[in-house]
Amino acid sequence: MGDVLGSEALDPAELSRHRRTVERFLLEYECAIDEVETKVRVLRRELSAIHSYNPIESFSSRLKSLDSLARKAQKRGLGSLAQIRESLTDIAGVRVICSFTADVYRVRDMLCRQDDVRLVVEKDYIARPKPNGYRSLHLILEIPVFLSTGPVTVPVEVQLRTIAMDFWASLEHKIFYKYDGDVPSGLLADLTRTAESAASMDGEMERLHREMQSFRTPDDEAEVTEAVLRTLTRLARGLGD
Ligand code: 0O2
Repeated sequence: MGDVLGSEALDPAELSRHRRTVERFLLEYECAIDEVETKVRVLRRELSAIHSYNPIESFSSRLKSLDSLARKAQKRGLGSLAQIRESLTDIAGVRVICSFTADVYRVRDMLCRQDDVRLVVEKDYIARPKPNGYRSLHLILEIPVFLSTGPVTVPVEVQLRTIAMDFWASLEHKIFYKYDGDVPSGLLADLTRTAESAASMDGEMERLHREMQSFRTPDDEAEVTEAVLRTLTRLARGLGD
């Protein structure tokens, strides 16, 4: 954070004070990640328990590293934590991996409907993929974090994508870093083609899933529920199977 904090020599006490300021600054983002993760966890638990369907395969989060934060601040000419707070909306990031493309939008709707969530920006790289083939739905959500001093509103970047989109993005990310951004054009073309194949596989899998769903009848569910209830009753009576 050299440029943000100034380039003059700092004594150890001052350095430690600055470190505490930065840690305090980042704490709000860490708490905001906790809040969004809890929302995703609750949705996941509720949907699997009540509706027997879980559209959320997994989720993960990251706090932007100090190194990456400092580089971005320098690139954008941001000279203070206040300016960083004002301009950077991806310090806190949560990635949600869904089973199917329709689930991405379903989970987006469920999150955005919540009273304490405000959707600030939406970038739909699924409807409009990046030229390299990158697909994902990006949201900037503002959520309140209740600190001892009162509530603060914190932005969190939420990336929603399918397993196939995530597989592609992590491979592309590795390749990009391996070649230090200078990826050979043949490989770039292969990657873009692979993104198309992944998208068409997503479409096919979703179609199969829908077909399978249409074969489920209310009777199927009733039978399962009845069988489970009978087992539970036996267990409760201490008879076992
Ligand atoms: P990290 O560590 O993943 O967070 P901005 O972030 O506002 O400066 P931009 O491009 O407008 O810039 O943001 P956008 O489009 O919302 O994308 C930012 C994040 O999306 C990136 O974060 C990546 O995580 C992901 N992303 C965007 N494009 C690509 C892509 O082509 N390939 C892959 N693999 N990921 C992508 P960071 O900041 O790169 O890093």
